[in-house]
Amino acid sequence: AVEAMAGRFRGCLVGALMGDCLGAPFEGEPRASPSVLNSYFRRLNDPDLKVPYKQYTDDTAMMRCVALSLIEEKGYVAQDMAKRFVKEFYAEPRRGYGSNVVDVFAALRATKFRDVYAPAAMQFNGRGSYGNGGAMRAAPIALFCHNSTMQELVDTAKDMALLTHANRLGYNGTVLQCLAVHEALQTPKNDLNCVKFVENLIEKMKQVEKPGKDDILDEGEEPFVYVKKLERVLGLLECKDSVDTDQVEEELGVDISAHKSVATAIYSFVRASCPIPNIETENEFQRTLHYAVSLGGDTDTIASMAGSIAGAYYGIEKVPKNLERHCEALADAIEQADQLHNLVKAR
Ligand code: 8NA
Ligand code: MG
Ligand code: MG
Ligand code: MG
Repeated sequence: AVEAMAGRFRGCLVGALMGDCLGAPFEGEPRASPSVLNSYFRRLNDPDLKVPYKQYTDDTAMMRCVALSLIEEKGYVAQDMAKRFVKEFYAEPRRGYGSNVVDVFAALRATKFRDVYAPAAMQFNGRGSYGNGGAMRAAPIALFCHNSTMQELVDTAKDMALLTHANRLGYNGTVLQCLAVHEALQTPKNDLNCVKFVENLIEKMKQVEKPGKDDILDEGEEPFVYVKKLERVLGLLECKDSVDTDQVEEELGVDISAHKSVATAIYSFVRASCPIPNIETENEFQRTLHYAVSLGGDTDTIASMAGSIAGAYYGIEKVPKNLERHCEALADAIEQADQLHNLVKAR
């Protein structure tokens, strides 16, 4: 048996991989019906089903770069990470990357990584990207900063995001996703209080979103976008089972922008800790992935972010064996989780 915290590290990276692989077939499609999703998960859980690999997408491709860079460098080194993103993209460009982030890779390569932040800063006429591509790859940072101060976690997450996502909403969404994984790791097993979990994140995001001297707000942008989203999560939690998918889409969002997906992933995790109408499984980890996918929109990314939070809380023991074996490169996720865990212990 693996040590308790090591099991949570594994759960986190395996959860991220599974959300990506299992959510990808539904990305950008009309929302799948309850019966379609129940049979999808039932079929994948059938031990007799031969493994038809579900391939991972850009979410995992980039997360692997984040993990491997931290492991090889024994810490966060911006230039190494940027180089890995670019190398990975040109080796396998068809993993379903966002339509604009590929310009950052091209510019990084063309400028020989002279200033690794410059290409991202030039995106969208200097406003930077608010896509969820920073948040979707963030989990290894939270694992690596498991014993760090909150400031170190926040600074590292932001810096890692800035390599591709210079918009305030893009990097603060990355910070929030890291804080959520970190909070899940710290929450004792069987001791999850959903309201408290979200309230703790609100307190932290009030600090993070306080506009600093370097922050540029978009025209008309409110300074506390994530705090407000998390407050809406609390509101939805109060409404319990009366909340339907339309309401989640309207209040939290389900698209490829960070501010319309990160809070949605957090809500998926807390909501799925209890049974949800129309979702068959008794397993809370699986329920998290299933619920995230059922919301539609950016299903792979929202399920991946939710899966990493759920995995960090429930640990690898909760992950259904029949389900995980369908995901491409499962063994790599486990190995990287173990290496990150060893690194944290040695620090
Ligand atoms: P990105 O930086 O290209 O951002 C994604 C998209 O967000 C952009 O293409 C724009 O449409 C929009 N966007 C971001 N910032 C701005 C802005 N300042 N002004 C106007 N529009 C903006 O890439 P990313 O790495 O953030 O993307 C992550 C997503 O891409 C994930 O869902 C991932 O799975 C992947 N993906 C996206 C699509 C899709 O575009 N529907 C499809 C498959 C995969
Ligand atoms: Mg993807
Ligand atoms: Mg080196
Ligand atoms: Mg996606």
